Amino acid sequence: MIFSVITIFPSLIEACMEEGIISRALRERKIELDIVNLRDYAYDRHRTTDDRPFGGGEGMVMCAEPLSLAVKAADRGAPDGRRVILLSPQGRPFTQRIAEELCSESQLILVCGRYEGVDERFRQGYVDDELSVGDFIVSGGELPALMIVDAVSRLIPGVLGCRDSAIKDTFSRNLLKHPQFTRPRIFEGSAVPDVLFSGNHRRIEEHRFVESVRRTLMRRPDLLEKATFSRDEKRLLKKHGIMMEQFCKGGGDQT
Ligand code: 9D3
Repeated sequence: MIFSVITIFPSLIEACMEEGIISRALRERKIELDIVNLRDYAYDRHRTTDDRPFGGGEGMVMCAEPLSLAVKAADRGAPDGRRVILLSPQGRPFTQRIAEELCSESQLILVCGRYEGVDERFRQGYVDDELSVGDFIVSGGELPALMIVDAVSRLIPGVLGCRDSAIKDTFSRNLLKHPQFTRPRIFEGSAVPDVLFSGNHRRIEEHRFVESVRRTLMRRPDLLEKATFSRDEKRLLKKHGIMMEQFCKGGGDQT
């Protein structure tokens, strides 16, 4: 997988190459990361990458020409498809499912927005997909782009090492993870649940499952609407006082 990041702040992207998942994947050549400085594709006297909006209004708009030249320069003509992704607060919300979809491309060209956005003609002519990383505002598309590089890299075979937690993670079953405990057995007067010492693996799994559902119900009732349960699981939940009707409605009550 080749990631190409188009930005006016290349150093923000470089910062992630020193440690962590992305850094190791780069060293081991599991991924490639191309950082494209947008300013290198601004050929006018002042190397302009943004300008005032026609029609007036606040802020600046990123110019179509340097963006289009940067995309063309970044394109490696990869055979198995490439996707030009604009990071913007107006994009569709990025999810694990989209990460899975993206990892089948051979090149992702990530365009980091800044200011009030990009010229609409660039979006129309060059952008295949527009993504947001959530309903909050950050200063530009650089951190969102890195989140996408990280999330997609983790899904590439060999990137995560042997204990492949990528698949079994939170979103595979639409349930949050159960609470975890390690030594000591008592911390500030609070004890680890006895069942975890029972040695009975079926009971431990059941306990964890119930705690998973309980936690999801309290924190992310929206996820439970997509979750499905076997008859045994439903019976187990009922035994612990967690009723089906609660999560079908998606209410956030803690019961
Ligand atoms: C004040 C009006 N804002 C429009 C919603 C302007 C604006 C704020 C922040 C325009 C761009 C930005 C920079 N953010 C991104 O480019 C961005 C982003 C984000 O802010 N939140 C979540 N996902 C993303 S992806 C790119």
